[in-house]
Amino acid sequence: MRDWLKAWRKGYGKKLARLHAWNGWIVVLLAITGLVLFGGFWRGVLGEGRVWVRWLHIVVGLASLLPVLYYLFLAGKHWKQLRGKPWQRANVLVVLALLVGWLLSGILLWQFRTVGPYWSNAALYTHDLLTWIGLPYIIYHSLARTKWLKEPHRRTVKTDKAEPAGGLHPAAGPQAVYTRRAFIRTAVGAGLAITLGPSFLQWLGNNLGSGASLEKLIEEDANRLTPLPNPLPDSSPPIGGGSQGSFRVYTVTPIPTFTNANWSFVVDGLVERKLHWNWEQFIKQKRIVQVSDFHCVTGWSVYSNTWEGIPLKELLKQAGVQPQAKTVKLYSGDGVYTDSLTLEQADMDDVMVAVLHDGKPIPSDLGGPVRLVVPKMYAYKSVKWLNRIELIDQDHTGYWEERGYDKDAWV
Ligand SMILES: Nc1nc2c(c(=O)[nH]1)N[C@H]1C(S)=C(S)[C@@H](COP(=O)(O)O)O[C@H]1N2
Ligand SMILES: [Mo]
Repeated sequence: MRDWLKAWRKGYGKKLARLHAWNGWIVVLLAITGLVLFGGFWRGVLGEGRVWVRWLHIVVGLASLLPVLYYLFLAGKHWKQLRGKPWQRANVLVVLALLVGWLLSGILLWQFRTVGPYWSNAALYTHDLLTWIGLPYIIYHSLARTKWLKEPHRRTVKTDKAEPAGGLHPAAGPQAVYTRRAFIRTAVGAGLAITLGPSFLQWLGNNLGSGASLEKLIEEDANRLTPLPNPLPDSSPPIGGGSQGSFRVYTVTPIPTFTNANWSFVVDGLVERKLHWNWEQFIKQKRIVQVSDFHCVTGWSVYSNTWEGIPLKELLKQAGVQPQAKTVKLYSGDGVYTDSLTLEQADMDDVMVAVLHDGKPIPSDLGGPVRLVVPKMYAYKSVKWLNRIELIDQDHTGYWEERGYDKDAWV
């Protein structure tokens, strides 16, 4: 066993260098796929591709366990070599800690169904935080590396005596190979920094000043509907005490905006009476208030939302559901997004056609003037800019369900 280990560790400098390169590419791949998953922009562009990107991210992420384990095999010797170089030792520990932290929080996110929204939310926060700290750190580290790579005598990764003198790539000559590699690293690093900066600032804004981002979304509400609905006493101040956490604005289209002229609400299909309201009529309907949590499958949650609106079951009662009807199909005013509920699901008391959130009109970014809220299901059921409800006699597969999300959306 020991002999085997010794033999295997022989030429470890070369192994370590190769490992370092592999690690680099794994981090680059994870960074790119991770940012694509994080960035709202890509949701509409990728469609079904998003689910594949997610799988790629998970598989590569899990595979990163291999270089970590591999390194741990080599670590003893490497550690000795780094004696008297505390910064480099610290660097090794930081990178290992980052990889392990990403891996553990990533596993929780991957298994969101098993661990539940509480753990997913904590894991997503950790995953993001590690990214915003770790990615710039790694980029900086790899940029710094490029400088000393040009000076072979300053390289810390030394080759074994058994290997040809003159570096790791004797045939090509270290200079040429490393300069090109250094260039690629620099380019990748700079590209990441440029793409990372704005997302980081956005994330910071959403997660530090709690509530600040909601206020900003309300300020930037692009809808122009009058009159504004008057909140019920339970909404203002909100009985839930104000929502905890922040919404990530998700959309698969440009954000649609509405005025009294282009907004209406329809209930049709297999109903006794087709219903059609304009804004003034719609907000005269009796509303109620509920406090509920909001969970997205990608891991984040917003707790204790005070929603005010009309229970979906009330609208269905008014319209009169015909006996052949099976499914409630929900349309977004964005013209693209749809989802559905079975009649039984639509009959739950807390499924709400919401008009106010924490006592204020729902801003356009968050699906206002009217969005659906289905607290017991993942939020892809909560159709934003809801403006049509159609009763149909068939099943309907919603936008994200068509693109890989589970038809079973129960939290
Ligand atoms: N019209 C429309 N509704 C939608 C979506 C969307 O992209 N378009 N995304 C869904 C998903 S996956 C989530 S998590 C929530 C996000 O709501 P928010 O953007 O208000 O945070 O809206 C849901 N409803
Ligand atoms: Mo979601």
